[in-house]
Amino acid sequence: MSSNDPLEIALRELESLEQFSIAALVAASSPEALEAARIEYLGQKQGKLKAAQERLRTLDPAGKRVYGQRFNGVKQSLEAALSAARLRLERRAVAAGAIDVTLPGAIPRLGHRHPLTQTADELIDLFGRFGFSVARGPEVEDIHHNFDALNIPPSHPARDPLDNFFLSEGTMLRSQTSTVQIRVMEAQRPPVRVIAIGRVYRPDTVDATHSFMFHQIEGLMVDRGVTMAGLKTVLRLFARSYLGHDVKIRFRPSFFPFTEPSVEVDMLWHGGDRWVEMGGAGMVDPNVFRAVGYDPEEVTGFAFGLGIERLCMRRHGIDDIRLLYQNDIRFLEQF
Ligand code: FA5
Repeated sequence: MSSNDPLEIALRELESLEQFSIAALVAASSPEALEAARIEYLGQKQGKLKAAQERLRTLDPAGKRVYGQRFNGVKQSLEAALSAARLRLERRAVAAGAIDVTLPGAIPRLGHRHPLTQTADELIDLFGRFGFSVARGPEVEDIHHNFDALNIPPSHPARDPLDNFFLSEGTMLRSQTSTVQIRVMEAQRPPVRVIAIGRVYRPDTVDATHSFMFHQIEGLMVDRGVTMAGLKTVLRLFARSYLGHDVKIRFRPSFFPFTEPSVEVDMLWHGGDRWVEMGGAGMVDPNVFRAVGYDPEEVTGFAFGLGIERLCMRRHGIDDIRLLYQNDIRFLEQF
């Protein structure tokens, strides 16, 4: 091997790179100096070690093998020297009191429940204290539970394909939680006192008070002697407990195929300047009782369905339903 053999030259230079770079890392007396040395020798883009690696390409296969092996050894010893230098500087800083090891660590940001989940949980708690238990039903529902059993005839406009998300084979995304009334009555005998909370879907045009997916709370009470006065009392009590004693609530005569008589329930909005519709309610229609095998001569019942987004908005002074679905942390953090 002569002294101008390319492999020999490359190895000599690698050797001197190792000596100089380790000396520089060891000599660094501050974190800044160490970082400068790191960039000069170990920098990903223009570090000298990187340049030494490029050298590999200029060698023949046998030279590549020898040089490559030596290069890996140098790289490892440089990395070890860097870690050792870091540790040394850290220890020195602690000893000098520059690092206060008694400081608390960084506090991680804690998440919390979404305002709608909070609302749902509070409603379950509140109606639980009125003696209502919780029932559930599927979001993918059959036409029978969403319409037929609720006394909504085939020709009714509520069944318009443009107003519903129909799926295949007689199923749909439920458009109201009233479906759960039917499922509960099919499964148990009176007396019944349940609420059901869940998502419902309608292809409504989105605006400040409408979404295409939203949540409802359904209530159903069936027993001997249940009256409209009882319904109004429960809804007023609920509104006061959830929204405060000064909340204004009004009932407007309305129509639903599954209740008779029916009302719409409005609440004065938080600005105090307008009424907003919160839900529908009424006395369970005898046809609905017959469809589930209850005797309308024996029991009566009331039912209600309220929009959870609007309850949440009224409670917290939120003016646009879309805020609840944008998942902007700056908004969500406030609840
Ligand atoms: C119903 O859905 C009936 N099932 C309610 C009912 C239950 C009546 C039991 C009688 C007995 P309605 O379509 O009005 O009714 O909807 C009830 C409430 O859901 C509305 O008052 C409103 O608060 C909320 N809501 C309706 N559509 C939307 C929407 N697109 N976005 C947000 N909330 C909505």
